[in-house]
Amino acid sequence: MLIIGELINGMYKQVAAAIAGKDKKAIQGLARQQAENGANMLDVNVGPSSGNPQEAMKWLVETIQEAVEAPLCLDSTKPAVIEAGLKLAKKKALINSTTADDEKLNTLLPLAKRYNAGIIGLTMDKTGVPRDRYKRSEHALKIISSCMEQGMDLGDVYIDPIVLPVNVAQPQALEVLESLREFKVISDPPPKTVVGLSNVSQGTSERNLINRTFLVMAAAFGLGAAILDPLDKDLMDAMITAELILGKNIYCDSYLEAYRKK
Ligand code: THG
Repeated sequence: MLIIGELINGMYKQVAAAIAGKDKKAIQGLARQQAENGANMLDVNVGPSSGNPQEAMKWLVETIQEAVEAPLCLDSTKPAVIEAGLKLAKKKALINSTTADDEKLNTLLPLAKRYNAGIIGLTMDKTGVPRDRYKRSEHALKIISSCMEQGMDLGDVYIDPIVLPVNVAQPQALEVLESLREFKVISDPPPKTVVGLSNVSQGTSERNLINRTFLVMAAAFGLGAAILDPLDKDLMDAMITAELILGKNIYCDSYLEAYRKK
């Protein structure tokens, strides 16, 4: 499973403060810790309160790349903020994200092509997040068709069914899991899949347990990538064990250690 570290997000107060105070050490520490604990890629989100989000994105990308080699997942609803990051990215980046709206697809797919980036497609549009798996698949199909029309390699396309908090949208958890399975038959080759895992537990009192359980279940439904907290060791152990059970790596007594070394 592709692990995308979620911790460099202005949603966190300390990260927002680090961006505002240009505290390189704080951001580079988060980048290194996540990479050392198994993140293959780092999500970069300037957060809701940044006065100049393009400048903030540039500073974050430069600061992170001074510390780690990991490729970046540029997370913003504003195409100009994503492009500011794409211009500076040294490794193949992932655009996070487009929706199924034509305006978004027509802006972001050309950016993905121009900068040779991958893209995450959220299965939603201006009318909001669907209530069921069928509408999610409809949005996924639309995103994938657009990607094919624009000549994108489907290996660069990740579909995100959008995870909602289980405390306020309980039936959505199973709809998301079933969507992951349905996305596999939408195209040949099938798109990759990704979720923002921590969404599922927002506002709950058992965050780590809910994240961990949902991740293992999503792995069984074929999830390919997750934006999560790689410093949650129990979560990472559960992910590695789920992949073992699914036959993604060969059993040995020290499989946790073996996974971490490779
Ligand atoms: N899909 C895609 N991208 C995404 C998401 C998604 N990016 C953002 C988000 N969802 C994934 N990242 C996070 C990061 C943090 C939290 C949840 C998801 C989180 N933060 C604490 C909270 O809100 O309780 C912040 C606590 C604090 O302020 O310290 O839970 O779904 N493609």
